[in-house]
Amino acid sequence: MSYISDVIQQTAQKNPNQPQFMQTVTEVLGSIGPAVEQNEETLRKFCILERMVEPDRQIMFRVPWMDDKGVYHVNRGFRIQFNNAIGPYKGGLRFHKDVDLDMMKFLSFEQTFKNSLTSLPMGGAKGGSDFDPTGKSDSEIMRFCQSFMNELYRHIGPDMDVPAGDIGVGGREIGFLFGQYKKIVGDYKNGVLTGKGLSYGGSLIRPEATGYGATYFLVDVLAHQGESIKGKTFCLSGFGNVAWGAAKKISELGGKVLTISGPDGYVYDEDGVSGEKVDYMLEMRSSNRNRVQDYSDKFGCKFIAGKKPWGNVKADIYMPCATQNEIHIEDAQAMVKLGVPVLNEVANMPSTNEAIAYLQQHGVIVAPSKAVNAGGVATSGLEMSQNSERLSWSAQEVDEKLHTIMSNIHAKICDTLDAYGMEYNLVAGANLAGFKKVAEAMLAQGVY
Ligand code: NDP
Ligand code: 2IT
Repeated sequence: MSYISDVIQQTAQKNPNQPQFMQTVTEVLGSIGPAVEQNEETLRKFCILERMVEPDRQIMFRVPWMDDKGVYHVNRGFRIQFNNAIGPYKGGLRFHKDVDLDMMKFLSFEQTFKNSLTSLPMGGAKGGSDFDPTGKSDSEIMRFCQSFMNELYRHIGPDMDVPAGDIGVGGREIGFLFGQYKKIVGDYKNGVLTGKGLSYGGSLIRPEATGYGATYFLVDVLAHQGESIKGKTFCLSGFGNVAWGAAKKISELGGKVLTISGPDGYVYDEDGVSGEKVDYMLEMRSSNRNRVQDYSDKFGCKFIAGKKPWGNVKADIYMPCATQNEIHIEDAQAMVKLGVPVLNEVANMPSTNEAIAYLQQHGVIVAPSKAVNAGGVATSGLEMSQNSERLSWSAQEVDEKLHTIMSNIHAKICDTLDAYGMEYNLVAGANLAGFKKVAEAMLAQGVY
């Protein structure tokens, strides 16, 4: 058996109830064969793959909090510090009822390679809680965040581990978390968290960054095919921060967003989601109702309950922006039937491995999430730089840097594929490029 399949098998044995973690391990390790073969003896000797699939540490803790009625609850908190070979641990916090160790491990493993692609010095981590923010008041959210930080603070720091937002954690939560961190440590270290408000060390363009970055990456993918965004139609899922940034940039560049979605179904807007309708997405998200039907009620367009746009709406580009495993094999088959040529993955791991393989076999270009959504964490890295130099950059300066980083990621993937004599396979290229840097740093630092 090869080194790669040995490690995949051992990892599956050691982690029997972690299907999402195994999905990404199989996907990443399954595509780095060309890099591993070149240097197999050394990688084996120093247990590079075995160490890469085992987190540096997994922190799990109790988060007790009191609701507005005076009733106490206990949730579980997580921080998985996966790999810090190339920089301090970095990655978001997710508050969602489905959060568990498996989800945290898949996200922090992916984050390690994503952060490597950005070219900034950031290791991989993820955290969060199974706390469900739906319907919670501001004061409940504040008390939860404070309790969460009462334990998290001892594990983080500007040079150690720098959390940020993800699903269920936005500017409001980061503010509460930072306030409590500052209260506990008594030091003004605002580089300890990113995604902060502008009045206390946040960066312009950070809220837009994931969606903008995903669109900039797509610009380069399309340019590679001799095409552009202008006049193209899009199906997006989700209606949160990430879908918002993407819709804003796509409409600015002359594309038309036909759909957005929520857990209740999807909205089909034949005039395109643009202008004030894009702004309304933020209003819907902050209402905590978690319903996208409000959009069709307000703007008088179609709402399709209980369905996803995938395979139901024909468009030039599909961009899943909601959550993991939205696109299954049946969706991939329907996409091919409809003739959708590009899947630009924005949410973390939005497609199953089977769906990706099917799409690629049928000529669909798949741009993988760890490259496409890297603009979010990259701009977090830019926020850390600004905090370190105690300066704030203009929106234009941050946006230009973000754009350059995304173009560099696309170029690095192409160069890596060229170096291995491979075709334009962005999934393999992103994994190979992300892996190479982390492996090099781990080899240089010895076995620890
Ligand atoms: P959203 O605010 O859009 O929240 C995601 C929503 O998706 C949840 O409300 C969830 O609802 C809903 N959902 C679950 N299943 C589906 C489905 N099948 N179809 C549509 N919606 C569904 O999230 P964000 O904008 O914060 O993040 C979106 C994605 O982008 C996530 O995968 C995140 O990890 C990723 N990302 C975020 C970055 C950032 O900087 N924020 C950076 C890089 C990636 P329910 O609660 O009912 O499950
Ligand atoms: O998945 C992600 O990359 C994020 N949620 C952003 C992480 C960050 O540290 O900005």
